[in-house]
This record gives sequence, C-alpha cells and structure tokens, in this order.
Amino acid sequence: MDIDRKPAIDAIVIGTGIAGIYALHKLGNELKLKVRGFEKGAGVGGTWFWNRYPGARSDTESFVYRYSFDQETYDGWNWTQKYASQGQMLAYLNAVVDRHGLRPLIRFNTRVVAATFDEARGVWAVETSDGEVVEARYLVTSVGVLSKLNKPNLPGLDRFEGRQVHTGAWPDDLSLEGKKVGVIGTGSTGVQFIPAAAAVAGHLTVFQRSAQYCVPAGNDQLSPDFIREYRANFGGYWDQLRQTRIACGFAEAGVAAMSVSAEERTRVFQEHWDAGNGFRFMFGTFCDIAIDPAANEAACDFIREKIATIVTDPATAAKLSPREPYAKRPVCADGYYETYNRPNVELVDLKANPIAEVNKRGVRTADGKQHDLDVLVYATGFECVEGSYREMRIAGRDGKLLVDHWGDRPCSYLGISVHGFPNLFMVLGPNSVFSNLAPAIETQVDWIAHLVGRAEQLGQLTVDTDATAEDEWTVQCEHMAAYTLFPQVKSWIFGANIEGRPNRVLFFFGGLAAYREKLAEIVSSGYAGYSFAPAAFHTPLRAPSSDSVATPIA
Ligand code: FAD
Ligand code: NA7
Repeated sequence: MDIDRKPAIDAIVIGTGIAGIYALHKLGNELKLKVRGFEKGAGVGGTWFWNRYPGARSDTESFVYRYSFDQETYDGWNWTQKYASQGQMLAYLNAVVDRHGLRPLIRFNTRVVAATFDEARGVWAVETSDGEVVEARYLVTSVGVLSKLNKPNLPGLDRFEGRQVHTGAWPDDLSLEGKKVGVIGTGSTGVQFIPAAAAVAGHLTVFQRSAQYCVPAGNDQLSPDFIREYRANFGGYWDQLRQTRIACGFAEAGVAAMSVSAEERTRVFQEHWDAGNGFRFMFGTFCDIAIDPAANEAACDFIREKIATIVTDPATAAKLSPREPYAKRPVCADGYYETYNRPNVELVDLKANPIAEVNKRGVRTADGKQHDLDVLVYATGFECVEGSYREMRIAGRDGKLLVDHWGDRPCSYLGISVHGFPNLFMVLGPNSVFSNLAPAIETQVDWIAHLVGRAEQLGQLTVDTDATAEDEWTVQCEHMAAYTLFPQVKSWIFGANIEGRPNRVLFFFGGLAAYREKLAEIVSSGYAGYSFAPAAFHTPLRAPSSDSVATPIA
C-alpha cells in the first residue's frame, strides 16, 4: 500500500441541506480546502427540496430560520411573511449556494452508500451509488435529522389503485383539486397539510393516531419597520439569539406557571396563543411547561378549552383533544382545528378504530367502514436522527461499523464526533442541541471547521474523540432529558415514532447557549475530550487561514 498517496480532495460533505451548504462554504471558501459535496437529490435544500406538500413552510419564524453568516443574501431578499414557505426556503438556499460559488462542488443524484476509514493513511474512502470511490481526509455527514422517510407498514398497501405519497417526497405533478384525499398523521407536517388540502380537496379524511396540541402559527405580513430594524441590527439580533435556549427569536420565560394566579396564567397563555408559534407557547409563556407536570397540565387545559370552543361538533372536538402531556416537539399551524368544521373534512380516530386494511379503493377501518380515496398521503414523519446513518455503511477504526458502535443507544460527543471514527464530523448527529435548528447547525459547522482548521495548522492530524468524553456527554444528555417531561410521551425526538423502538435520548436539552458555552470551555481547557494524532501526512499542504483557526466559537 502506498501510504504516502494523498487524496486529491481534502473534505467530503454528504448532503446539501442547510448544514451541507454551510459546511461546503466554511471548509471550501474559508479554510480553502478542496471540498466535494454529494447529494442524493437533484438539487440543494435538503428538507426544503423534498418536502413540497401543500402548506409546507417553516414553523420557526423566518428571521431566525436562516443563516447568520450571510447578511448580503438576506438583504437582497424580499421577505414578506413571518414564516417562509417551502418555495421561499428553497429559493433562498439556492441563492446562497450561487452567491458563494458552491454548486460546481456538488455531485447531485449521487447517494453515498459507504465510507471506510483507512487508518494507515488517515483517509476516508467514500463509495457512491454509482460505484465510484472518492477519498478525503475529512468527512462531514450532513445527512439530516428528518430525512429518511417513515412509512407505515399497513396490510394491503400495494393493492391501492390511487396514488400514495409521503409528504417528504411530494411529487410536482400531483394536484389534490376536487379529489378524495386521505391523510395519515397529525404531526407538524399533518397540521400544515390538513388545512391546505381541505381547501382544495373534494373530501379529506384525516386518520389520526394521536391527537395533537396545536397552537396558531400567527403567520402575518412582516412590517417594513421590522425588516428595516432587523437589517440594521442583523449581527446584534443573532448574538442575542445565541444566548438563549431555544433560539427562536422570542423572550424565553423566567416565571414558573404555578407561581402566578390562575387568571394571570390564562392571560399569559392567551397572549401567546394570539401571537402564535409552538415554541413560543411552550417556552415563552412560563419557564416550566416542559418540566413541571402541573404547569404542563395548565397549558394542556388551555389548549383543550380552545379545541372545545373552536370545533363545533363535540364528538370531533373530543377526538381532537389530547390527554397525554404536552411534551412533543411543539407544533403550530393556522386554522388547524377550524378545518374540522368544514363539511368536506372527516376525522377518524385510529386508536378507537384502527385501519384494518388498505384495498384497491382506499382504506377500510376496523368498524367495517370503507373510505374511498383517490390519494393516500403519509404525513407519518421520519426515522429521525439516526435513519440516514443506518442507510450507509460507515466503518471506522478496525473496521468497526457506526451502527454497531451505536447499537440501540446512538451516542456521540457533542452530537458531532464518535470515538473510533477519526475525522468524521456529523452535523446534527445524536445528542445535538434541541432548538431552532438553523443556529444549531451554524454552531456545529463552525465548530467542525474550527477543529479541522486546528488539525491543519498542527500538521494535518487526525481528530478523534475520547471514549470517556463521548460516554459522559451521552449520560449528561440522558440526565437532562429525564429532568423534562419529553420522555413521557412517544415521539420522534426520542426515535419512538418508529414501530417497535423504545424511547432513546437523541437530543441535548440544555439549550443552545449552554451548548456553545461547552464548546468555549473545550477550547479553553485545551480541547478536552479530543485527541489530535499524526496521520500519514505530516507536512501541511498549505498554510491554514489563521482566522479560521482562531475564530472564537462562542
Ligand atoms: P436536511 O435538510 O435533511 O438535508 C440532508 C440532505 O442529505 C438531504 O438533501 C438528503 O437528500 C441528503 N442525504 C441524506 N443521506 C444521503 C446520502 N447517503 N447520500 C447523499 N445525500 C444524502 N427545523 C427548524 O428548526 N424549524 C423549522 O421550522 C423546521 N421546519 C421543518 C419542516 C419540515 C417539513 C421538516 C421535514 C423539517 C423541518 N425542520 C425545521 C427540521 C429541518 O430538517 C432542519 O431545520 C434543517 O433543514 C436540517 O438541515 P440539514 O442540512 O441538517 O438536513
Ligand atoms: P411526526 O411529528 O413524527 O408526526 C408523524 C405523524 O404520523 C404523527 O401524528 C404520528 O402519530 C403519525 N403516524 C406515524 N406512523 C403512523 C402509523 N403507522 N399509523 C398512524 N399514524 C402514524 O412527523 P412530521 O413530519 O409531522 O414532523 C416531523 C418534524 O418535521 C417536525 O417536528 C418539524 O421539525 C418538522 P403518533 O403521534 O406517533 O401517534
């Protein structure tokens, strides 16, 4: 083996959503490494490329759901609404890619199927779906937390003669106009899809497994004054945002729900209901909605009362009223409960009346009723966080597979590094921060670039994480999750939306500010938890940009 053979590429980035685009820019344009991106889709955008269902838009306000590194693209954009639609997000991400000259670096329609670490050379060999093997010293996996589709395994699916679509792979040629549509799923996607589909479909049947606590999104036109003020103070807004937990751009509450009177609680809940946004309702009303059962129940009562007031048919209102704690990723959409007052919308409660089979005309439920459909829509979510990793064969030191390292407890140091997988950097890997994901992604990519910059500066070393650091981070995340009410319900944030999977801790619930503090501490402690070891190539190929190495992370 020619162990001095240097790869022509320095860094490979898999996936070109918000994370991959920024990683290509950071490593390519700022660190001046030779980078190559692989994307299985035909274009950039990730989530915003694939999820083209009617009603798709961000549910984090758009002024904080984008990049902070690129004010120019923001300034040149005509922002009109509080929440960006899927089309606007996709256009924005394409504009960023073109502004920074990233498109020629990306190979589209190319899935990465395997990545193998060659220890002797300190090199990752990445294999694509067309059989090509490309080598690089650094591997960034920005394959998405919500990227691998979750489709229910219902009896008779292949007999259905209408169209079946998942919201996360929505085809461009499908119109729901006048059609008989069925939708399974009432998560963040379902609550956006249902009002939009009901407005055009002939008939909409909603197959609901779990009732959903949904607050209004409060979408509205952005005022010219707000846009002017935001542009003028762009850096300041983002600096402030990074000091918060959830990083959604609103003031997070410091008052405990049960420390105020019942009247005051109702006033605060109503104020936030009127303002809209799920994260604001959960974290802006009171500081303990996700922690204290009594506070949580007060929020549940408020939302259940809203359902009873909005939905005119009491039986439908009862089916729509959740009984479990309000402890999934908070959901918001405008006009969700109101949609059930429409004459063309029918709600089927799958807990009381499960789907018996799918047949050629539609769906038959356990009560014997046939629901004839032209289109069956799966708004059934994703195999989150680990799903995209389980589709690739990633082998680290001694040929150990990442999926074997994880077993049924996916782990990492900081959501980024895994012991025994040197120079592999995940963006939003298991136990990354639970927050608005745009600034979480920027934080992680900045950190990855910082580590890579340091490895380059020191002489092209390999960066590995220590087993104890990985274990301590994992345990810390487990303790933090246990302190909240989130593990008390089954949801995607614990991977328990997949049939047969128990709740596993997949996020750091300490917030973005604490996460960034941890990164700063790692730098000041001399990179605790990381080891930089010589690889085969000791001579730097080029002088590293001192800026990128010295950029403070928090
Ligand atoms: P993705 O955007 O998922 O991109 C991953 C990319 O990797 C994809 O393009 C995929 O094709 C590619 N890929 C995966 N595996 C391979 C492979 N083996 N080979 C090649 N390419 C591969 N988050 C928020 O914070 N706020 C929101 O309002 C919000 N709204 C959302 C709405 C929807 C409908 C969905 C599904 C998610 C939403 N999210 C939201 C979460 C969202 O996924 C993240 O905010 C963010 O877009 C993730 O970016 P990413 O680049 O990490 O991953
Ligand atoms: P979610 O939040 O995982 O929601 C999926 C929905 O689909 C939810 O209502 C599930 O019910 C339902 N589901 C899943 N599998 C089935 C089966 N087999 N039968 C019936 N119903 C089922 O995914 P989303 O796409 O809505 O949102 C994911 C994230 O995207 C979101 O948080 C944002 O970040 C954007 P359940 O609640 O599990 O009973």
